[in-house]
Amino acid sequence: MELLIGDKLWSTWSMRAWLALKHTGAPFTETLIRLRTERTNADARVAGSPSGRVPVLKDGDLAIWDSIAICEYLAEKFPAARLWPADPHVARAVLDFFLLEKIFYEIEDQLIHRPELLRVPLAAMLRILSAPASES
Ligand SMILES: N[C@@H](CCC(=O)N[C@@H](CS)C(=O)NCC(=O)O)C(=O)O
Repeated sequence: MELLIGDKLWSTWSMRAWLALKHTGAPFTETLIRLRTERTNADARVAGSPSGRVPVLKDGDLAIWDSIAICEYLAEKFPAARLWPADPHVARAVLDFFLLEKIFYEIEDQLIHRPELLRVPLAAMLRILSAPASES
């Protein structure tokens, strides 16, 4: 596996994926993409990021390009690492909490940089907030 990441001090999204992957104990290579440069987006795409952002986990033909999705993928691939709570209801609640935290960041980021993508975090927020209590 290969993890494309930004600076772990600055990019908490990168740090989250890196920590989860490190915790699995699986071997991986780390490719650093310099953030906040004119070339960041292009460099990330050349390195294999479909969104031009980091982190991205590459595993064979798969490129998983969101930090929470990376954590979910690793939790499923390495159950012995126990990255996720065993109780599915608790796991769902933890996941929703992290997603909502990310959604607020994404709303601001998309408003500033990619307003045409604003519908993505808004749709995710609507889905979480309108889910029946039994699903959360
Ligand atoms: N929702 C994404 C956010 C990824 C993200 O915004 N990464 C930033 C670094 S923290 C990035 O790649 N910025 C470069 C850019 O937007 O061009 C995740 O959680 O992985």
